[in-house]
Amino acid sequence: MFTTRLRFLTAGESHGPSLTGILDGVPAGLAIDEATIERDLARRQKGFGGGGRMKIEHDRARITGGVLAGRTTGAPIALVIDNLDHAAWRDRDIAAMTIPRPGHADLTGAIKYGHRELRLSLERASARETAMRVAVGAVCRALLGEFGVTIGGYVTAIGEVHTLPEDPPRDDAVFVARFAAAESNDVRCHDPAAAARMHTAIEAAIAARDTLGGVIEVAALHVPPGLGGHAQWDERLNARIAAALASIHACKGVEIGTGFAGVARPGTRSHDELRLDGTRITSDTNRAGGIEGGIANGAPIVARAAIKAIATTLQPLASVDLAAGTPASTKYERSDFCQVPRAVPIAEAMLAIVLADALLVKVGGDSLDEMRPRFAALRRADLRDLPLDARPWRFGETT
Ligand code: EPS
Repeated sequence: MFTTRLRFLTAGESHGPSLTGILDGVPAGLAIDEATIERDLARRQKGFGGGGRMKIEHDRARITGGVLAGRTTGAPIALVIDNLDHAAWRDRDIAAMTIPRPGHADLTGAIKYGHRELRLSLERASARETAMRVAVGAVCRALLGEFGVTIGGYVTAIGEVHTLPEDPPRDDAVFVARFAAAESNDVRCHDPAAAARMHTAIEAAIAARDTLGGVIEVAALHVPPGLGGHAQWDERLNARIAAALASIHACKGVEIGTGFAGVARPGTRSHDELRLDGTRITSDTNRAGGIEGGIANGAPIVARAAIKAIATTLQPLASVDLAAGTPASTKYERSDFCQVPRAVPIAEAMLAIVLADALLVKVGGDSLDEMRPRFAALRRADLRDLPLDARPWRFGETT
C-alpha cells in the first residue's frame, strides 16, 4: 500500500476519558507547542450549525511524547485530548440503544462486531475523533510551514446554496484572500453574499428540525513540484488526497481541480496550456488542481470534499428496533445541524498529513537540518533544471 514516512493512529471514544493520537515519522528539530495545535482545534469547535457538545468541550492537545524542550526529537509524537463531557457519562447507567440511525455506523457497526447494543460502535464512529486528526494535522502543517507550504480551506456549498462554480484559480493571492475571508464569518465561506445565504439555509434547516450537508474546498500553496508519483497507483498524489478526504466522517465525494464538472468539456478546454515566463514553465489556468499524472506541478493543489447532511436528525427516520424486531423510528440524540463549516479545518488537516508525508518521501532526512539542503536542491519547473537533450533513443539500447 501507500509508501509512507508518516504514520498516524488515533484511539478513543466520543464520551470516553480522552482521545489519543500517535504521529510517527516527524523529523527532529521542528518547533511545536500546544498553542499552535490549539489554534486549529479552536477553529474546529466554531461554526454556525454546530451542536451542544462544543459548548462543553475546550479542546486542547497535551503533548505527551516526542517533543522535548519545544522541539520534536524524531521519536513518535503522542497527543492526548481530554473529553470534558466524559464527566457526565462516567459511572452511570447508559440506556441501551437498539434503533440504528440510517446513514451512521450504527447498523453496519452492529453487523461487523456483533455488539449487544449500538452505542458500543457509535462511540468510536463519532466525528469526535476528528479533533485528534486536527491536532495531528497541526503538527504536519507546522512541518510544511518550514518549507513555505500553506494550507487553507472554505465552504463552497451548504445545501442548495453555493458560490459561483469556476475553475480553480492559479494565483496564490486569490486563495490567501479566500482563506482570510472565510474565517470572518460563521459558515466559513469566502464569499460574503453566499455566506449570508448559507447562514439562512442552516437556520431554516434548524427550524425544520433537519440537517444540511455541503462542499468544502481546500488548497495547498507553494507545494514543490515533483511530490507524489505516476509509477504506481498508490504513489499518485490525487489518489492519496482523495483517500484522505474521503475518510472524513460523512464525506461522500472528492474532486480534484475541475473535478466532475470539468468532464463536460472537450480536451482542448480541459487542460492547462503551458507557456514560458523567462526560463520558468508556467500556465495561466489551474484546471488540473495542481496535480498532473499523480505528481504535483507546483500550482496550488485544489480539492473538494462533499459532506452529506448529518445522520442524527430531530425528525425521526424510519428504522428497525433490532432488540424488539419491530419497525421503529430513530430517537434524537444531541448532534450538529450542519457540521460543514466545522469540517473545514478537518479537511485542511487531512491534506496537511498527506502533503507532509509526500514531502518526507521525496526529500528524506531525519531532521529539519537534513531536509533543508535537500529541499533547496529539488528540481523546479524551469528550463535550467530540466536536462532534456532531444537525442533519439531506442528500447533495448545498452549504451
Ligand atoms: C463531535 C462530538 C459529538 C457529536 C458530533 C461531533 O458529540 P455528542 O455526540 O456528545 O454530541 O456532536 O458527532 C457527530 C456529528 C456524529 O454524527 O458522530 C465533535 O467533537 O465534533
